[in-house]
Amino acid sequence: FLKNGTDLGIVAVGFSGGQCKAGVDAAPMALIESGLADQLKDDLEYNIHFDNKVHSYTELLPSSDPDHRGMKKPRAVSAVTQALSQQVYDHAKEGRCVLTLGGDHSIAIGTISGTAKAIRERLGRDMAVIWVDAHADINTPETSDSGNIHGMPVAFLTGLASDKPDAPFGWLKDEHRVSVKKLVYIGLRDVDRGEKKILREHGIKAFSMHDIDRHGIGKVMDMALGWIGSDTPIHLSFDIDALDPRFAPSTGTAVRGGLTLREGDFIAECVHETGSLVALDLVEVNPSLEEAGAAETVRSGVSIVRCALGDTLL
Ligand code: B3U
Ligand code: MN
Ligand code: MN
Repeated sequence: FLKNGTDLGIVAVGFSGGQCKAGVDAAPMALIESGLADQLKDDLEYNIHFDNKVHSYTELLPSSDPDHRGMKKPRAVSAVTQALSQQVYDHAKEGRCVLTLGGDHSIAIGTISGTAKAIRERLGRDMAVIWVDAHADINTPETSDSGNIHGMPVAFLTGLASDKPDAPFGWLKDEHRVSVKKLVYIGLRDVDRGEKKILREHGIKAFSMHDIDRHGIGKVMDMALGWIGSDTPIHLSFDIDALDPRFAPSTGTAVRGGLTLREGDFIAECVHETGSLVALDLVEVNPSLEEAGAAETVRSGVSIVRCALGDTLL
C-alpha cells in the first residue's frame, strides 16, 4: 500500500486533554522544527500533503466539560478526535499514508477511526493495529483509576467501551472500529489489573518487555506480523514511552525497563518492510518534561518515524 516516493498526509495535533500534564501539545512543532517533514520530503522523497499548521481545535473546545462516567474532559476529547478522524479519513481516502504527530494518545481515537473507515471504503478490508507502548491504553471508563482518556483509546476503538448515541463518544460507529483480533501490542510493562483481565478475556495478542527479553525483538516481530497475516493494512500507533526513558525521558508517564532506540527503530523498520503501512501515529512526546532530555526525545521520535516510512541503514 505504501512505497517511497508516494503520497504522505501529515496532521499535526497539538492536544493534551487526554491526560493532565501540559506540554505534549508542543511536540508537533518541536518535531517539525527538528526537520522531520523536510527529511520525509527530501531524503525519503514523499509527496507531502501538509497544511503547515498545528491544530489545537480551540474553536471546538467546550466552555464547560464535567466528568462523564468518570472520564476527564470527555467533550473536549470527543470533539477533537471526531474532527481529527475526518482529517485522517480525508487523507486516507485519497490513498495517502497518514502520519499524525501528537499530542497525547487519546488522539488515536481520531486517527484509527479515520483510517479504519477509509480503508474499509477504499479497499473493502479490515485493518490491523500495532500498538507500541509501555501501557495498554485499554481501560474502559469503568476500569480506569485515573479517568484520563489517553488510557482508554483502545477500549473505544475496539468497541469494548462505547457511549450512547447522544453521549460524547456516541459518534463512534462500527465503520470506525477495529477487531480485538486484529490488534497487537508490543512493549507493554505497566498494565493495570483491570486491563490485564480485558487482555486475557478477549485473547488479545500482546508482547510485553518480558517476551522481548525472552525471544529477542526479531522473533517478536515475526510473531506479531504473523498474527496479523500478510497483505493486511496496518496502522502503527507508537507511544514514545514504549522506549526506555534513557532514550525518551520527556514523556508524561515514563516507565523504566523499556525498548532501546534500536528495538523501537527495528519495530518501525519491520512494519515498513511489510509494505502494508497505511497510517502512523507518534504520540506522548512532551518537551516540557525532563527538559534536559527533550532534544533527545524528539530525536528518538524523528528516528522512529523515519524508520517506519522507509529509511534504511544501508
Ligand atoms: N493505565 C493508566 C496509566 C497510563 C495509561 N497511559 C498512560 N498512562 N500513558 C491509566 O491512566 O489508564
Ligand atoms: Mn499510550
Ligand atoms: Mn504509554
